[in-house]
Amino acid sequence: DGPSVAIVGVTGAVGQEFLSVLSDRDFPYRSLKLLASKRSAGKSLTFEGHDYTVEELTENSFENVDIALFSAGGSISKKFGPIAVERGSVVVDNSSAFRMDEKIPLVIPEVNPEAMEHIKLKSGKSALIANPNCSTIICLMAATPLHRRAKVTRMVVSTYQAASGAGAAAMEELEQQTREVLEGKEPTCKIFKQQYAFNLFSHNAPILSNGYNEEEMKLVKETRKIWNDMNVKVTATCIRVPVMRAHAESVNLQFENPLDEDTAREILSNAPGLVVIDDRTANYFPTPLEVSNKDDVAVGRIRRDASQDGNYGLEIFVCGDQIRKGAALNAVQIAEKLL
Ligand code: 11C
Repeated sequence: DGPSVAIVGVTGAVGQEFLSVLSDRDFPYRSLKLLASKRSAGKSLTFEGHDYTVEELTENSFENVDIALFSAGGSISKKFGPIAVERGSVVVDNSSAFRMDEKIPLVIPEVNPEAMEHIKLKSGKSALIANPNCSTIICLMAATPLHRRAKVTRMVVSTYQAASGAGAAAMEELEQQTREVLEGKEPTCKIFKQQYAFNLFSHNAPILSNGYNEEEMKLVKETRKIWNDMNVKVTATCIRVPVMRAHAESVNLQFENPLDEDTAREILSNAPGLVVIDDRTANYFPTPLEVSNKDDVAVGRIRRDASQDGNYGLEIFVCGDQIRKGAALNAVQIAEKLL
């Protein structure tokens, strides 16, 4: 008999993707509870031939829930995550609320499954596991196999992040603004302060006192935690681009040990959850559209960093579906590991 599963934030972009991923992967749930805010409660939803009514999330929502998949924002996770754990659920949380908590595993199943190996559903112990930020997941899916071979000492990341990272309303805003601009109208700015269609801008996360924004610092801190390496140097610049649902990232890696580009290409070709798209002749490399609605992260532009002597540096370009591997798929893979 499979576990009983609850989805918190089911009406959001990631919440909806949880459903698709559970279905695509034949996740063996025994029962499913769909939870959302009061505003969405009462909505009807048909999933895998069954009719569900979205229920309002309350403190009593987690009775007999084995696994709770959360994606309803940090404050909901902070309030209801511990309540669900208290009631005996294993929570897989997609928000940033608990990621840097030392006691809480931060997991990409292909990268550091050992961090959650002490947590199993059968043991009857409840727990919370954090899903990393999407840009970290997508970056580390490609950087980790190379790190394992040659040890990354420094990583420079530049991101090109899609609308979906800011939620379903931002995706709608991109669509609406695109239409408005093409019709010669003033674009409506609700989620973002600046025109988004036909533009790009620094990521909308709050800017910190060091001049980095929160999204950039997540890449720094989460990488260190996931790699269990407090010395790795990471710097990032995060940009929001008018793309619907997949992030792209340029990643420059510096290694302790030499690693040539052919060996790197071979390592990446054999890495789980990763596909190499690196056709120099055709000038064909990963794109956000190519990976949209797909599970695998794509990597290409694999080349020696010509600014460094020898084989101690590599340039790569990665693309991954933000809603899928960047959020829902990664969380469901974590849930699968609990079974
Ligand atoms: C984005 N990664 O693409 C962000 C949003 O810590 O889960 C998700 C923030 C988070 O805009």
